[in-house]
Amino acid sequence: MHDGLIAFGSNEGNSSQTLDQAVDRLNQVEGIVVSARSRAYQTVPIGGPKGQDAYLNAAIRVETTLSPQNLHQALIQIESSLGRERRTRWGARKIDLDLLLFDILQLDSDKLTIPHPRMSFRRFVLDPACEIAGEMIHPTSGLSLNELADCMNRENMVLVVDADESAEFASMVRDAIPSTWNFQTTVDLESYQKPHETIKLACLVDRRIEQRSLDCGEESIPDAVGSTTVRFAGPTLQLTLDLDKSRLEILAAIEAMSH
Ligand code: PH2
Ligand code: MG
Ligand code: MG
Repeated sequence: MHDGLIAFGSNEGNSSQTLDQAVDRLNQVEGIVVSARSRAYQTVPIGGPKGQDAYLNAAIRVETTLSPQNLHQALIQIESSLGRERRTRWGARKIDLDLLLFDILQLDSDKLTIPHPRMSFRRFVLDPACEIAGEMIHPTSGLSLNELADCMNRENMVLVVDADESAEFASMVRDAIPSTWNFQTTVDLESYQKPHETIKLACLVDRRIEQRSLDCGEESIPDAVGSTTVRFAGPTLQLTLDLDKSRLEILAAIEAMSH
C-alpha cells in the first residue's frame, strides 16, 4: 500500500462542490481510498492573469495500490470529468489535482515529477497539506512538510547557485525579490547546508539543464527539477537559463511564500 498526497485547487464554478466531487471520484477508483482530507482554504491567486477569483485549496491523502503513473492518470481523468480545460498556464481553472508526494519516491520523467516541483515554497499547498500530512517527508529536501512550512518564517534570504557565469541572472533575481530580503549568491551550496536554518528560498540555477517546454496550463510537466544534482535542505526553486521564464517563476514563488 502506498501513501499519496494530492493538492486540490479550484477558482472557477462551485469550488467547494467540486472538491466534494473530486474526493468521491477518487474513492470510486479501484485501488484508491481517501484516508484524509483537509478543510478548504480560501487563497489569493498566485501567478497567471490578473483579475482571477480567489482559489479554494485543499489537500487529499490517499492509500493506493496504484503506481504513481496510474494514480497521476486517475487524477487527470477526474480533472477532465469535472470540466478541467487547459488554457493558459496558472490561469483560472475549475479543478486542478496535483500529485505532491508518493511515499518517499523521487521521480522525474517527461510526464510526471515527484515531489511536485513547486510545492516546497507554496503556502497554498503547504498549509492544507500540513493539516493532514505534516509528518510526511519531502524527499528532495529531506524535510517534513511541517519543517518546510516553518521555513517560510525564516530570515529572509535568497540564494542563487551557479550564478558565477551569469551576473545577468543574479541581478534579475536581486531585482525580483523584495528589498527587505537579504540576497546572496554562491557557487558552493554545500557550505550553506549547515546554516540552512536561515535560508528562506534557494534559487538553483543549473545550466546543465536544457529548457523543456511547458504545455499550456500543465503543472505536471517537469521543469527539470529532479534532474539536477544540486540538492538543498529547504524550499527550493529550480531555475533554468531562460531568463524571462525564470523571472516569472521567482515572482510567483515570492508571492506564493508571502500569502
Ligand atoms: N495554482 C496554480 C497557480 N496559482 N494560486 C492559488 N492560490 N492556488 C492554486 O491552487 C494555484 C494558484 C497553478 O496550479
Ligand atoms: Mg497546480
Ligand atoms: Mg495540475
